[in-house]
Amino acid sequence: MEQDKIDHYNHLHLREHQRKFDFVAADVPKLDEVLKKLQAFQIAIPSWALGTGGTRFGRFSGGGEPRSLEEKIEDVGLIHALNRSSNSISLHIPWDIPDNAPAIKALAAELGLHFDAVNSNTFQDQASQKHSYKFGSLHHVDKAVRCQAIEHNVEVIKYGVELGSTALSVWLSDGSNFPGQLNFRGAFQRTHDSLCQIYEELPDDWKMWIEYKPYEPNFYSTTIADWGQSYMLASKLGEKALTLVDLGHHLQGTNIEQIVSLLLMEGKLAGFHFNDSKYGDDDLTVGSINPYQLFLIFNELVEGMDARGMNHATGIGWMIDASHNVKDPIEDLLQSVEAIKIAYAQALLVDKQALVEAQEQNDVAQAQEILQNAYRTDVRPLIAEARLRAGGALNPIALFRKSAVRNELIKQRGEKTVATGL
Ligand SMILES: [Mn+2]
Repeated sequence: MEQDKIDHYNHLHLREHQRKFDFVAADVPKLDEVLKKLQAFQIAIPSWALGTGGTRFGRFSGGGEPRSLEEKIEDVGLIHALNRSSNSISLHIPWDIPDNAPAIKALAAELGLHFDAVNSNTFQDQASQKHSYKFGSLHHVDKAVRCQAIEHNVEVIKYGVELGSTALSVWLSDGSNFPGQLNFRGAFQRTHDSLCQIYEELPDDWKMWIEYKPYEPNFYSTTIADWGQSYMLASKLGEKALTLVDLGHHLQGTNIEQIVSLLLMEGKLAGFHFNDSKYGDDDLTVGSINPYQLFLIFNELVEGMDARGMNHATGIGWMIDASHNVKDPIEDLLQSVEAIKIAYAQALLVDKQALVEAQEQNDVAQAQEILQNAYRTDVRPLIAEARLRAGGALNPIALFRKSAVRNELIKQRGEKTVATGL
């Protein structure tokens, strides 16, 4: 996407934008500070989200999907050119192995991108591997399986070092399907022991992000099922280990914002995998089902990060973890990033001082008024203004459609391509 195309599009829509922006900006205290924070805030795109995801029942390709890691990076570059808010990519090994790391790194840099956390995979068997993960990986009763999984994670760190990543993200599907299948204590201790060995291999400036999930693919127990179990492991391992929150990895009704608040307080919040859900780990577009929850989470994040003097943009990891089976993945990712920035902008608008006063006076109605005043503000023109100042498009999806980018990608890549890893 050439810059002059973006500038031309913006020029055509500038007056309309200005009118909307002036309306909302008039009521925003410290407007420049808010816009600068919005400009700085970037959300990593996972390499597996550029193709069409599926369910266990089927998968329907969308056409023009990236056929290689290089094409995935190009797609993230396009997203970033449009929204100026997605300047990094998170790789999943072995779905996206960077065979020529310097070339991959150079291509990314050309598009203004760098590499976020690297993700290991011991939840499925690869053709080349000796031992099966059918009954788990890092918690497996057989030491040989555990060793293979540990070696894989160490290899992922090695790839990450070559690319300039500084975090290993670990999600384990290890668990059990039936009562009696597993000794919980033994499984947890073996997981801890395996993670210790991986932790030992982390470079000095690296972090280990430990993700939890209550169920699926195992339906009776998961060895790292909730934030408490992740936090126990992270605490035992040391200061480089932190708990990663994936929004979809909670049982219905869980108060995620409270979890976030306390993990932040303890300095143990690694970051986020953003998505949305109606029933379970649905991996739907961020903000598509419950944008109020997303706002409440960001309210805790902003408040908690400010309390610890953390930089919002760089203090923890921000990443989308979603899978799309009916939308154009690029449009979906643009929507997800926009939803995250809307929630962040609304959280920045919360009158913190008034909220503290309301809380101290037990003025419950006023506290709700303060939060919902911010939540019900249409902050989209603020985000568009921040994007405009950064060189992005006033309306990324509209420009993506107007330019018929997907048609161009189908012409180049073909109608029936399947992204690697899917
Ligand atoms: Mn995740």
